[in-house]
Amino acid sequence: MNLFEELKWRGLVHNITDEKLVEKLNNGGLTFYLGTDPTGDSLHVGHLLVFILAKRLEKYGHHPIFLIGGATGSIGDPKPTAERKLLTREQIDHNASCLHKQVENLFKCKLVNNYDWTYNIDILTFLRKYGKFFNVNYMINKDTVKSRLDSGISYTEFSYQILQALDFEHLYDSEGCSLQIGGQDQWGNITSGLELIRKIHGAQAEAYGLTVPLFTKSDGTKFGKTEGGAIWLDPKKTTPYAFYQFWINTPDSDVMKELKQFTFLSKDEIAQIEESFNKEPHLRLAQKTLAKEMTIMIHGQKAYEQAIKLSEALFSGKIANLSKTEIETIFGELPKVLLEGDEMLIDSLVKLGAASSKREARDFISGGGVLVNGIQEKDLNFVITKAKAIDETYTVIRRGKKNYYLIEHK
Ligand code: 383
Repeated sequence: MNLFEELKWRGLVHNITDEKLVEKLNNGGLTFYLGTDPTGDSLHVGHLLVFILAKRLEKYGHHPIFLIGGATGSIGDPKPTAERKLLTREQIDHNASCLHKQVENLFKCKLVNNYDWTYNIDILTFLRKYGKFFNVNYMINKDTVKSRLDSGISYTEFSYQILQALDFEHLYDSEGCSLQIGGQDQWGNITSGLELIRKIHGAQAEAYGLTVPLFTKSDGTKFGKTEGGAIWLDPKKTTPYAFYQFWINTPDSDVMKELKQFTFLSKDEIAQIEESFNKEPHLRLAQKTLAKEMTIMIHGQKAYEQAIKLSEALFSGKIANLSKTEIETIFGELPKVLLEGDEMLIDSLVKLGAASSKREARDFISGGGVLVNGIQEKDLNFVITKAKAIDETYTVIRRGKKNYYLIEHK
């Protein structure tokens, strides 16, 4: 299987601008780029596919450039729904340096920032030298603009595609960069760049675009978004444990597709996993492999082992030996109830909303449905104290199979 066949097999090609790209990709040695605007201080899993494609191309002997949109990020790529709020220069610079660090850990690439070649273009040069190359009729037919014609779009956001086109031309000219990759949503911006390159360097100029499919889940919900918000790559925003949980919860209907798109496992390895998965889907080997590969790729081996440890503790209910920080990692999302002094378990259950009355609380306890720090508690007179708490800080209460509550001792 050559590179392009592999990319197709993996489901990583949504569109290419020119069939000639196939051979160029298979031959290796292309300089290519991908860009991200510093709209946030971390990438999230919705960004990941393009970066993984870049890493793959790099492995096959192509040369990646990662562009941070210090200029474009101060304008905002038009969203189909509404105008974006402008960020301050400080926010943009801060986000840009966070993203740089993240990407450097992800794969080897040259880093550039389009602010460097955009900030000193004056308005007359912009209009006379570049504006002449852009036809307004062509520009308003781009999806991103077209979808906003009814609701309205500012001149600022309308001009976004010109800036991204200038980047491609700049990198083509200065770095010999002949390929831009991006998500399906970037098709219009990428083709604007190609048009500009041909207008400036002639119709024979060799430059290409490749887009990857936007990630959608088979149930139609947005990939990478959970009830708690986006799944970030920054471990301070999404713990490696939560990151691991995100992948392990992939539905059966999506998991084989994701193994191909996201991991670096070979076709044979994936075929083996698929075989076992089809025979014994309850073992969830495909999900476990996906979660393992992704957690190691983004957070490293240690974080993966920790995520496994915490998942097992939660699954088996054996949480008494965990540390305070481990408890925070697993149960951090739960609402905490502060407790000063001691309290009867029965009263706590009512206060936490785990039981609707003392009577119900008693029934739960005597029926064996209440666990305190992972241990079943059938004593109706059990008292919750700081001394019995995990690290003298937390008491974790479980009612039934899945309902967890957290008490923090003052
Ligand atoms: C800016 C200047 C360039 C080339 C690209 C850009 C950024 C681009 C954009 N990209 C998205 C972003 O920044 O807005 N105009 O969040 C996302 N990308 C990648 C991928 C994706 C796109 O960073 O589809 C998802 O992650 O292309 O939405 O010269």
